[in-house]
This record gives sequence, C-alpha cells and structure tokens, in this order.
Amino acid sequence: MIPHLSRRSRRAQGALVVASICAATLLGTGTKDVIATVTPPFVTPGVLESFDPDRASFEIRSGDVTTSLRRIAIPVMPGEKFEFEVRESGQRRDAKNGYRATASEGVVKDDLGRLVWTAPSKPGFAEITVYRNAPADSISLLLMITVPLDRMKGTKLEGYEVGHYPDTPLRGLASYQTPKGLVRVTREDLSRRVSPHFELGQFVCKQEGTYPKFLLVRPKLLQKLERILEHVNAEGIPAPTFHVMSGYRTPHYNKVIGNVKYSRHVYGDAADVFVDFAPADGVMDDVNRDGVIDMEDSRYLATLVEALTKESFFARLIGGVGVYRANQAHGPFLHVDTRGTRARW
Ligand SMILES: [Ca+2]
Ligand SMILES: [Ca+2]
Ligand SMILES: [Zn+2]
Repeated sequence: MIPHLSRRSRRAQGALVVASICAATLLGTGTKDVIATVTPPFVTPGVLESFDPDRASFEIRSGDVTTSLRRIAIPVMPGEKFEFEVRESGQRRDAKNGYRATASEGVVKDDLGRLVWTAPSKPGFAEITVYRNAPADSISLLLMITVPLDRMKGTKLEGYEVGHYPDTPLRGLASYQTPKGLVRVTREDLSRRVSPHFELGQFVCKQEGTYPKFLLVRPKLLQKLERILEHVNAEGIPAPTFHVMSGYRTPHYNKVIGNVKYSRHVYGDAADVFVDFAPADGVMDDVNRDGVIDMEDSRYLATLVEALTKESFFARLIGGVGVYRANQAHGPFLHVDTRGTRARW
C-alpha cells in the first residue's frame, strides 16, 4: 500500500480488486444486458492525474484540419504536395515569428508561411516537425504515404483482402468517395503513434490475414477521440487511451460482419470504443459508477460527447454517436465518427 494514499483511495483500491474479480465473471442471469456487477465506487476519481492532453500553444492547419495536438497522423498520396501553415492566435506565422519546420525526408518549402512538402513516391512513413523557438514548443506530423488503390489486383492489395468500395458515394457526398489509397501496415508499424494517446495498431481491421495489412485512419477521428479522452479524464474517469474494439474495416470485412455498405468504418473516420483501465480486462469499465457494467455506461460516455458538441472546435468534428449494449460477442461500447453531419442512435 502506498503510504500517502488517503483512506478513501485505499477503500477504492480495495474496490478495484473486488471489481476485477467480478468483471472477470460474466453473469448468465438477470438483465441480459448487464454483463458484470462491481462494487462501487468502481472508478477512483482522479486516478490518472498524470493525463496530459499534449496540446501545443500553436496550431497546424492543412485543408479542413486544424490541430494543436503535439502529434497527429495524416494520410497522403505518393508524390502529393502537402500544404500546411502554422497558426497562432488566429494568425498565420512563419520564420520571422520564430517558427521552423524540418522533415525526415525531403524539405519543407516556406513561401511566406505557406509551407509545402512533397511526399516521396514510395509508400511508407515520414515525419515533419514544426518548432517554435520561444517559448519552445513543437508539433510532429506523421505523414502516412499510402499505397494507391488503383494498384489493387481484383479485390486484393499486395495479397490482403480489401474487397469492393461502393461504386457510387452515398448521396454523392465527398466524404463517401472511395479513398485514393490505404496505409500499408507491417507488424513493426503497429506501435507507431498516430496521436498523443493512440497507436496505429489500434485501428487495424480485425479480419484474418497476414502482414502487410492495410488501413485508413483520418486525422479528424484522432482529434475527436483525443478530445473525448481528455474530457473523460477531466470527469475523473481514468483512461490512458480508449480500447478501440473496431477502427478501420475493409469493405470485405464490413460485409462479412453484415454491416451497412456505407459504414464510416470503411472510410477511416469511425471507431467503436470503450474505457478499459480499471480493470484492464477487455470490457468497459463502470464509468457511470452505478455498480454494473451495461449499456448505461455507453450512454454515459455519449452524454460526455454530447456536452462537447457545444465547443466550436468540436463542431468541426461533427458526426455520429451510437450507443451499443453488450451481447455474447462483446461488452457495451460507443461508436463515434466524423461523417460531417450529426447522427445519433
Ligand atoms: Ca475494464
Ligand atoms: Ca455502470
Ligand atoms: Zn461503429
């Protein structure tokens, strides 16, 4: 026992032990949706005081993505001209303001603060770091140079089953256009950090198959997950990351599991997530602290997301929120996406 813990914390620690035993036993009786009972208080408020949102005091803007996260992954096509700018207090900044940018491959050209970097012709990963001198700060961009989808042989990309994207985008919407390329992922790439609290491996499709695998993860989804995670921690629910039950899905896998054709998962901006820290047992934690793990925990996470929609920053990440109950295959979870329009279910 750590001596400086308060009596309340000690009690809570004891509860955690009890809870982990209970949570390991799935209940076969009672309410169908309740998968486990726990002894409250299940989650100790403020356990993860060390949670750091890892945001810089300036922003990077590229296209419709504006972010202050100190790390974010962005997919680009081979040879694509990637344009971005540095912004602080709503103004574009450049070298005169003490900013500089370096790239692991190639050079970042600075045209009066309009920064341009040309992606290599070979798929893989590259990194751009933007530094500010005083006060010292930086943002790292992980550029994921994708493999063009026109290199598919039948329904496969380098032997990996991708399947068919819908022939026409839903209602002609740009967000439902077939992606131009997918990120090639080897086993070594799984631990690549795509944002402060998420790794590439968390978004790999759950389908069978050997490496390399292919996926897509969009920066807006990462921004949304990071903001929700920050808010969850601020509410006293300890979560170093989310358990991503399902991130990217190939159209092939999406069809196999019987999901709707136009699922946001195949477009790389949806994730089915839950908090799984206390205990980390592959099942949602009792985040609403009512002593049971059920759909109400998903619903509670949804209310936290709802509260964020009032923020102008979060409004740019608008999309779907779906609350799911447990079944034989999985515990309760929350679906989030950034489809561009509001959707709730
Ligand atoms: Ca858990
Ligand atoms: Ca609960
Ligand atoms: Zn989903």
